Amino acid sequence: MQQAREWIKNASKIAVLTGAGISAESGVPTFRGDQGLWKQYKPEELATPEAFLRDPRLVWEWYDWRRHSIAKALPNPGHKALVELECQKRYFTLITQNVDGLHDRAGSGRILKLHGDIWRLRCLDCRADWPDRRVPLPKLPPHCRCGGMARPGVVWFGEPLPDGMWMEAEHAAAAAEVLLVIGTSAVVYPAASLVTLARAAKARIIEINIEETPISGEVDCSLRGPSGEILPKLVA
Ligand code: BV8
Ligand code: ZN
Repeated sequence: MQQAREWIKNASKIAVLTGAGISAESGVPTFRGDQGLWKQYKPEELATPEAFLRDPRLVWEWYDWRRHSIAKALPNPGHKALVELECQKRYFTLITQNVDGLHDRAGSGRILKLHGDIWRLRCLDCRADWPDRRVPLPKLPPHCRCGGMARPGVVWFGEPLPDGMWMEAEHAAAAAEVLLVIGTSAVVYPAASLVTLARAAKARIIEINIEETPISGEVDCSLRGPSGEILPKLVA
């Protein structure tokens, strides 16, 4: 912990990669834990374009249910500690795999949302993309003003990441002196490859997770515990 605090204090360029774990203490279920979201469902059944085309209503019921549970969630001390860190550092980039919008609500400024945003909808026909925070949605699936069917504004398996976004994330990871990897099982690509990229660029990698992950062996410092407790201590 002391070593990690030192590295963070002395760094002027910091990149952060967050996953569902940082929102767990806000009451948002993670994907792969024992009570994870994927337990009741399988990713290939729901978080893919094929699943959506096969049964848009089922996929929308899942997202409407997730929006409902996220709407009640509040940013936790982990999200807030990252806002504090962003204020302290000249070069700070927050890269998140989360679609819950809790980093925005905590007050983070620069957020690269690699997997999109559950609070945005996109029209399949005219490609319009807009925010819609209604919970529950009045009609599933929701439709666009043009009459086209809308999909959740998230990135599904097999879909490319928003193009400019991935490039910026790579640059931030390659330029960082310290990369914080928080609350991710590091199994989804290309997000997880940012760790290898930062390592190749000689960044110090600090992992915060309640359990071991596939990258724990390649980080410089692995802090075991809930991010809502560890981050405020790291940043104070
Ligand atoms: C792409 C949708 C190419 C939105 C998500 C075989 C091998 C390798 C890769 C692949 C492969 N086959 C296919 C691929 C690629 C695939 C992939 O990575 N699959 C994996 C599963 C093998 N990736 C893709 O398809 C990506 N696209 O590659 O496109 C392409 C290029 C050009 C043109 C066409 C195509 C797209 C990936 C995005 C998928 N979308 N979600 C939504 O519904 O949310 S991914 C899904 O998993 C979530 O978005 C989430 O963000 C992501 C990662 O999960 P985590 O955030 O890590 O959450 P998880 O529950 O897993 O872990 C939580 C962690 O927190 C745990 O470690 C736990 O211990 C910890 N924790 C819990 N509590 C706490 C805590 N830590 C700290 N404190 C706590 N309190
Ligand atoms: Zn439309």
